[in-house]
Amino acid sequence: MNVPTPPTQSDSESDQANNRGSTLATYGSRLAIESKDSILSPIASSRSRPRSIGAATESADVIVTISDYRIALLPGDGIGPEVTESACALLNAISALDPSLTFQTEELPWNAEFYLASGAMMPADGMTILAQFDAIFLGAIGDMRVPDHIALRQLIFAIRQGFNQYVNLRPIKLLHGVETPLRDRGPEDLDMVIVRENSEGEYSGIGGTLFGGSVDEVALQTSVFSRRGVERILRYGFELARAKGRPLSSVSKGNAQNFSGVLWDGIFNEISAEYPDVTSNNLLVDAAALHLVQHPEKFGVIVASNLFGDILSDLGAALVGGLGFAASANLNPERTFPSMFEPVHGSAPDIAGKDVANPVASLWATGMMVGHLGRPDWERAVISAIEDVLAEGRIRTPDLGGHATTKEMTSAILGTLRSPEA
Ligand code: GGG
Repeated sequence: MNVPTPPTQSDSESDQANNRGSTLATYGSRLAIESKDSILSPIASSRSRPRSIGAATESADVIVTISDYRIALLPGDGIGPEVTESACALLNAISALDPSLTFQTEELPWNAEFYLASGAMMPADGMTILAQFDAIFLGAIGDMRVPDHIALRQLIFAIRQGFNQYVNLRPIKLLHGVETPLRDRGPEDLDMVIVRENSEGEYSGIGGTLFGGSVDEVALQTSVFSRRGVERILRYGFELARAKGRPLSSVSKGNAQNFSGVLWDGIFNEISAEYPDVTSNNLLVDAAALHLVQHPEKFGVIVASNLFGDILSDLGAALVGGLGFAASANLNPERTFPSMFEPVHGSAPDIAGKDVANPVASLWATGMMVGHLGRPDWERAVISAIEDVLAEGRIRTPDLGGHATTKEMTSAILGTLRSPEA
């Protein structure tokens, strides 16, 4: 079986040296590009900044930058292609409203069919191919014909680990017009972000089996918690909490996990001392689950390990309308490699091909991607357009009790989208 090879450092360096894309055009006004205040970018970095910017024109004060981004699309399986179509439609709509932004998308058919034909979820040089893009958009992975643990490990986890996307951001935000199952709670109570460690922990993929298929069968699944890995995710969370002016909750299970949990908690104590201005606490994961339901308003930034962050983000999604509202960014904060954006939901084979999937998580993730690429103003504009359509309440997919199709809801949101400058 072919296992994708993570790119070497030199792949990425040569990619940066060969940044292609942007051309310059001049229009009627000078364009300011924000780069700092996206939820995605508390740590400034160099990759994915707009490239080949200025050139003088006859009139010195009418320079406009064209930022041209190459986006790899991995539509995947099930409803993945449908929600990826929505993501592409959004990129086109943004370009139409803002000629300073262009997106070159390229579809890579790495999914269950690809696996069945080739024996691997991506080609041997898949990571080298992906490294040439500015960002990756993933629809959904999962097909009954391929064991999930193989599909996920060979594609999603290979990309997260190979591109050192050690931050998985998952906003949990109740939008106006969406009902929460929590009584007497509203959007002001449910607005947080989960910062999930995304490269090691319980999903490191280390382990093995013994005596397979026999009554003596044994499986070992090893969690890997490195000081470097725990420090950097907690530090990312603290920077984000500071930037947002919100409290931070570190989530672990130090009373039962007497090695990894104790390491995590010790590092939390060290790092929290460096951020006296950030209100922070340390919660056991079971207590965190309880408090999320009973006191969601107390949470701002939640930092958790790979497994705990994954579980809590599904709980969080349930509080804000379901998986149709769960967007996600897999970030390589240093921007040495491309980051990857995806709806949290899976391939939902029961509704695949029926044009009924809720496109919000996909559109939101696309907004996060544009924010990460340097335009947080567009990220906010996308969330506003989604919220306007939901608040209006006329066009809703079946998961929200409506009858609209994926395409109809996507069109309604894109029709409501306004340029942030307007
Ligand atoms: N939309 C991406 C997808 O298909 N995710 C499936 C999944 O189970 N992912 C596990 C994870 O995010 O760790």
